[in-house]
Amino acid sequence: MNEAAPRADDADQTAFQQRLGALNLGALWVGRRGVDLSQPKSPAAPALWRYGDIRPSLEEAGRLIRAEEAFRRVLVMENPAFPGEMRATQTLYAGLQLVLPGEIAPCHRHSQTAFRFVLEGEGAFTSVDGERAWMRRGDFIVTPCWSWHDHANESDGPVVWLDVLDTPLVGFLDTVFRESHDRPRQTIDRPDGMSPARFGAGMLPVGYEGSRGASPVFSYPYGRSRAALAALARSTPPDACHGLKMAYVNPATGGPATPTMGACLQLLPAGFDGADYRATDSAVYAAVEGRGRVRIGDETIEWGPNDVFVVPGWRRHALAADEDAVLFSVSERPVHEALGLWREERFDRQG
Ligand code: 1HN
Repeated sequence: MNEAAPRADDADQTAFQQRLGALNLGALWVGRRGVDLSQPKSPAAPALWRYGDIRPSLEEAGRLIRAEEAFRRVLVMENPAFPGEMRATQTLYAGLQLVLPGEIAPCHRHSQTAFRFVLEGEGAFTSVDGERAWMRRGDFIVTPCWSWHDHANESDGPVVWLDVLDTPLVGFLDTVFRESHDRPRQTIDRPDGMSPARFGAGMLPVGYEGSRGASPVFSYPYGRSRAALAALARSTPPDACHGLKMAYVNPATGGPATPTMGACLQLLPAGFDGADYRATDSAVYAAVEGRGRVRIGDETIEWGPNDVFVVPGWRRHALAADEDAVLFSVSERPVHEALGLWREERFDRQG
């Protein structure tokens, strides 16, 4: 022990800290006192939003306000640990958006990236940088950072989808930019299906250089994704933690769909009882088919079609399903990976 430096008593310490405060300084040894820094401890809580519980409020919102007026008619899923903060996890925003027949959600662009996963209805489309992507249940649509986008519903029924955006992350970085288009709808200058046809066939135009790192395939129809999962299930045994899980990729890089967010689709075969798992990234899940459960710590969440739940980062959890079940999920894993921060831990059962 260092006997030359006698320990200041508490009053001296407090007075010292106050003087530091006036100089806009803090003492690191005080800030760290009692804090366990050995591993992440997200303040976000596990949470579930049952579609059946939310659907009536979404209908009510449909009666209260028009999409044009609301700009986006969305019910935001707020993590119970962050009330009023419009965050589903520390980094991710999630909300359910309703577009009624004949409505338009006007055109704009922003520096946040948006993912859409269609839950209900068909006959609506979202236009992204001059091309329409028609929406059907289970379709996954990417709106890359700074791309013009507007939505329209030309069907005679409501269309509902899950929006997941990186708004909390982009806000934290102080990198929010936003611009409204001078018209409610952008001009469509490419035929429907152009981007999946051009970039989604396992080929790329020679010399193609990607823009902003986001996938040029901005629409991933459910039929194709589901068929890929079914093929994987026929050819590969399920992973002990994930079942059969596939990532949506940017075909130009083989990497995640965008630099900030990645998305996956996974099949839990009937009777799947997953081993515990955790990774540093947080995730928003939407159940597509079947029913199942996730155990997060000592909490068990039961989910069914169109329910949304979140698993905070580095929280030990396990998935299970008694019937074939399909889950869509989004996380900020690409950011963790790009920064060399991503870690995972598996708790596979022995034998
Ligand atoms: C946005 O642009 C949409 O375009 C939805 O549909 C939700 C939440 C925060 C910021 C921008 C959309 C959004 C959003």
